[in-house]
Amino acid sequence: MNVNDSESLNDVAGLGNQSLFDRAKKLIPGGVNSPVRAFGSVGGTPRFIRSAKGCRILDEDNREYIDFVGSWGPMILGHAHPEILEAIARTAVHGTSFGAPTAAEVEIAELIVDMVPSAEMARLTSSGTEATMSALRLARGITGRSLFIKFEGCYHGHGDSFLVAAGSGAATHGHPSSPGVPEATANLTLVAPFNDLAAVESLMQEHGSDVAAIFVEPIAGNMGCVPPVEGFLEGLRALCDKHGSLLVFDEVMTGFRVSPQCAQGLLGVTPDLTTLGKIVGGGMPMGVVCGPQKYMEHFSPTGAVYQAGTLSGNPLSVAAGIALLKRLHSDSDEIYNTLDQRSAQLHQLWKEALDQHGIPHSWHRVGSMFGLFFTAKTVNNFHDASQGDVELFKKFFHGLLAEGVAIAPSSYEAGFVSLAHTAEDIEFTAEAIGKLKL
Ligand code: KE4
Repeated sequence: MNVNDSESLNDVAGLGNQSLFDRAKKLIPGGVNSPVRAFGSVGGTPRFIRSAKGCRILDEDNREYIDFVGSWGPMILGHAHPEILEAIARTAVHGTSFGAPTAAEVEIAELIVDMVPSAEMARLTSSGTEATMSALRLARGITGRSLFIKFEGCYHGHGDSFLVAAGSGAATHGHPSSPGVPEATANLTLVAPFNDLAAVESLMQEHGSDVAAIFVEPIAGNMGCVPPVEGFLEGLRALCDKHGSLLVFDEVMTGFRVSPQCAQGLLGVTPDLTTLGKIVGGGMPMGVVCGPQKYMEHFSPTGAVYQAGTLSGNPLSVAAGIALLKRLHSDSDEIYNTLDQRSAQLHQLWKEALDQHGIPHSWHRVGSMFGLFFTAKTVNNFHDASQGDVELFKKFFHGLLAEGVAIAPSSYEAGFVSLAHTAEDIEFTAEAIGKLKL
């Protein structure tokens, strides 16, 4: 078995997925600590993961799967990468948190500034949600404006202002606009369809002087994977310049995923602020707000926009992040070329397998981030994505699981290929699709 067949570190080991789920549901809302893990839109029992190694995960029923979720993005080199584990281990023996600055935080800030084209400074947080919340406050503080624009189906974490027409788990569970968000707050969030520049132009025509920021996932990953159409991001850039609003790229998912210079480096559009997460923390809790010094220095204590966090810059997260970013930075050509080749192989073989089933489907891929939609229509926005055949997705999801292949338990999520996926692993998954009764 490729996965570390570890003895579980707690006293509920050996209960199996279903018993653990039954027990968890009595103690944790829905039995999970993040809704999208609950299999809500696909049904069935979530897999409780005991351990993972490379591209494989092992659940509490002792079943192994080739994994395309990758903890929703961070595991670009595969699970339990030795260099990352070693960095965490050698750091932990010196203490896990001090609430004081550390040398390693300077080092990871230097790496971020070096790798993110628009960044001159960085502020670390403990999650992507904290990063986007902080970026919105910063944009509002800099401009003195209250409105901001987001896109239907884009997900920027669970901050109140962003839970309006949100993607990912919010869309999966049918609450794109969540109860509990005051109307007064939600009214400050303007929403346009992704890839619809005309809709943004008319919003800016009407509200431009009150818009602090346009927030966008430069490549949407929370309605499946949906790239920007030609000119969309460039148009947002021009509209922000015209109206004095800030362009914020939420690169929590795309950051270091689609290129070592993030989506902004790959696509050649420069945002005013960038948020990062997932890969930047090497699979440990971390988020980042970064950008030019003229904006970032508005953050407390140099500026008046307050932003803080007990565990921000946590030594273990920073050690894992440095280990991963250094690897991605030093071997970028080899790593990203291999990821692209492997992902192209997956696209080709999965397309052939689905064509053999006679299943209409469309596909988007940017590097090692992909989206599969059970609709023949090209998907350019959340409305298109929501036209997919939900029942067919459920059969596909559970059929693959039974064959030992794990994809995201929602059609509103992207899939991820890691450097640990071999050509043989990809072939195995295509053969698995061939066996499905769809
Ligand atoms: P976190 O707070 O979950 O670290 O990051 C929020 C976030 C912000 N921006 C983007 C573009 C994101 O994709 C995310 C989180 N992504 C989801 C998966 N699509 C996290 C999975 C979950 O909610 O459990």
